[in-house]
Amino acid sequence: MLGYATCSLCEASCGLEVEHDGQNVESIRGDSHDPFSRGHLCPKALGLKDIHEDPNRVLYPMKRVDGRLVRTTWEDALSLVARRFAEIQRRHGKDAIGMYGGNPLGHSYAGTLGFVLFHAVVGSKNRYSATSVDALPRLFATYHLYGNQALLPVPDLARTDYLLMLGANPMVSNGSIMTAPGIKQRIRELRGRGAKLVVVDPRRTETAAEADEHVFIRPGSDAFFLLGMLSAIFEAGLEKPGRLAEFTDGLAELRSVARRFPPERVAAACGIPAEKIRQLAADFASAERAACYGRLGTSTQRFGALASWLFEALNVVTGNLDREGGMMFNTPAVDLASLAAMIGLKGSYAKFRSRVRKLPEFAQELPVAAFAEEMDTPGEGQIRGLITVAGNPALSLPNGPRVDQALESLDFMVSVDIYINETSRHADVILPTTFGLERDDYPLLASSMGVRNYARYASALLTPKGDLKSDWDVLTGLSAQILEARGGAGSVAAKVMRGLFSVLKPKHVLGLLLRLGHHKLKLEDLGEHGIDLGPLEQRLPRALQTPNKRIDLAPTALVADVARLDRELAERVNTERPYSLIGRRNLRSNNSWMHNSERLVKGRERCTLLVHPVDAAQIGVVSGGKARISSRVGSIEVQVEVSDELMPGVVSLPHGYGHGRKGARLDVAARYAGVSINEITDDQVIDELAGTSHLNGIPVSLEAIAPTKSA
Ligand SMILES: Nc1nc2c(c(=O)[nH]1)N[C@H]1C(S)=C(S)[C@@H](COP(=O)(O)OP(=O)(O)OC[C@H]3O[C@@H](n4cnc5c(=O)[nH]c(N)nc54)[C@H](O)[C@@H]3O)O[C@H]1N2
Ligand SMILES: Nc1nc2c(c(=O)[nH]1)N[C@H]1C(S)=C(S)[C@@H](COP(=O)(O)OP(=O)(O)OC[C@H]3O[C@@H](n4cnc5c(=O)[nH]c(N)nc54)[C@H](O)[C@@H]3O)O[C@H]1N2
Ligand code: SF4
Ligand SMILES: [Mo]
Repeated sequence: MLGYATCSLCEASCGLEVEHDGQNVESIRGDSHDPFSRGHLCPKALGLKDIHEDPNRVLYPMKRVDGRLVRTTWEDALSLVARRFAEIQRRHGKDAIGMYGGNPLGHSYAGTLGFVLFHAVVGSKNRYSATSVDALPRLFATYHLYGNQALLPVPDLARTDYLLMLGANPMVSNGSIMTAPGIKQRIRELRGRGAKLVVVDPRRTETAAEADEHVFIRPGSDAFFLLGMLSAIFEAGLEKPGRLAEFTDGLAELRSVARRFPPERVAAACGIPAEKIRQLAADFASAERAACYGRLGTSTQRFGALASWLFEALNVVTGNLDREGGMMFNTPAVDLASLAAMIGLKGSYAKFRSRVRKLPEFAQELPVAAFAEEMDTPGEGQIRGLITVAGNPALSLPNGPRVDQALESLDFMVSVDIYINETSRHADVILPTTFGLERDDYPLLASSMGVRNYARYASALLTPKGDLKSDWDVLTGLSAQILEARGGAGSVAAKVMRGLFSVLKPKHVLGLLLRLGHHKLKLEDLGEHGIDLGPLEQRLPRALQTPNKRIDLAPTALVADVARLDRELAERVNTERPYSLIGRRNLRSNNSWMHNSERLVKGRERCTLLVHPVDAAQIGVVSGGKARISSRVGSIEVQVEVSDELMPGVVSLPHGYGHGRKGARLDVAARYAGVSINEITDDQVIDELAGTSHLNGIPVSLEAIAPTKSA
């Protein structure tokens, strides 16, 4: 039979048409009646079928007995976890339990809500997530400028005349903090009507190949570039904030900061000639409708927060925020910003700090740079018990080997996961969940970042195999058990919670949120294919959530961090580690997983180090040869692919590899193991302001190792 679903594998959230019999999938096609994704699909969608059928999926709860994971019942597994967590917190305090939420959690609306509730029950400061190796600096900036981390402007692709894109590769990532299914088509439409796309990236990416212009930039230097642009705009009197000036503070202060960084002063640091910076500034400022959009490359680097602030500022100064064709806030069916504010997650900064290195909290989370040291440094408040939900920190976080060892040293660990991956192999208990077509779906986060307003709800299509529970049921069930294990008032709270969640399902919560939302919808209104809720609309100043309901264009913390930038301008090239390492993504891969689908991973080796021909000649390596790449943290050996896509001096390696570890159960992935870039990324270097790890622009040395031929 035919059923309709949403792909939960990435932010694009494409509508799917699925031929199935309730147990298994026959075929998956793009849903051409979905008004937003219009039938688009990428190769990963078939991964939904593969994951459902994967013989390596964990199908029953498991616990460790005599060193081996064996099948158990849900009752046993949940009560074991609750007892151990309650005991650890009783003996060592609340913060002795750590929590890590992975990226796929953000693609499950019920899992997201369940995790928030679970955190409230556990009450530990040691909450971590993939956010601090991802969008944290951007959220940091929007929280400071607009008063809520969820107020994230997206480029109005359909109406812009000039899109300046920094550190993003949507042609491969399918768009991030810019939900735009079928991005390739959208970009072609944009250019087809005469609008211009300019990509600024240290690599000539798949997206750069579709652009009018590609500008190389030295990794980690976007803040310099953007200050140079702003300086040139102010110098030429090209600023025109228009109506934004009526509700924006800090314009004069921003001007005085920017004027200290004229293009000539920053050109060498970013590797872009001063005339080019001036020209881009003039083009951007004089375009009828322009949008400057930055993503992962501008976040996970040494000045991530500054770069994120400055590109928002560029949009404001040129009057391109909150206007058609510029960067706009969408009007989602569920008002995520209000919801975040209601549950205390609109943002906060440095309200508390980590125990060992005193790193600042953001939105009640500590940066993952502190994760390993909080587990492996003895003392009061040390993490002794851990829960990971839909995550793989052993491969995803900087200094992976240290994370890996720290996981092994815990007193007790539980993973809510669908696989025994490189992380959950350390767990004492695995709580396996439903996934993809086995659960209902509403793209809660994605729909508030859409380049058009839309809403789509899909029911579960497939009966899960084995004995699985949803992320929501696991997290709410565990919450009640923990309260009960604490005894006293906890038992009463547990009873109330159980009663509530026996009738209140995620779907009911969603129904309520839709009714309270901007469009006052009912679930039934969304139909089978989702509904279009119109183009992006002006939302300021009403949507602002800063205390004075005005944009703060010169937040104190950000302005103060400019001093760090000033200092680095004077810094010389690192002669010991002269190369700069950046990451890269692949269309058929998804962070550290989906490598267990043969159809997605087969073919040529993808975990290769891209090296510029000049650099390759210098160290004496050719394509297919091997190089050793070393950082402060360690050394790895990788296969080399010589490519002039890169700026000389920059090398690129994808993340998410390094499979085949003992105890993991990923048979296909083990055959395409690759090496983990995070064995050489550093947990000790962060964007000191936001706390994000550097995953791009890591100083490394390179040497050829056999077999090499002379070039
Ligand atoms: N060097 C370097 N490191 C990086 C990056 C980089 O660019 N360079 N990128 C970073 C970014 S942006 C991110 S988001 C992180 C991702 O890092 P993580 O979020 O830690 O890990 P993922 O690779 O997304 O793995 C998620 C795991 O969740 C499980 N899973 C999948 N779906 C579900 C589900 O619905 N329920 C449950 N319970 N489990 C599920 C799978 O087994 C999978 O192994 O990696 C970061 N690490
Ligand atoms: N197929 C696929 N899709 C994915 C994922 C995946 O793993 N595979 N992961 C998903 C996730 S979790 C995320 S967060 C998104 C990320 O989505 P994007 O941000 O669109 O994707 P990336 O490929 O990480 O793009 C980052 C770009 O920044 C460039 N870069 C590196 N350093 C710098 C710098 O200092 N300055 C500038 N200007 N550029 C720099 C890199 O060369 C790269 O092209 O993708 C999502 N979509
Ligand atoms: S683009 Fe993303 S949402 Fe669309 S089919 Fe591919 S993985 Fe799924
Ligand atoms: Mo991410």
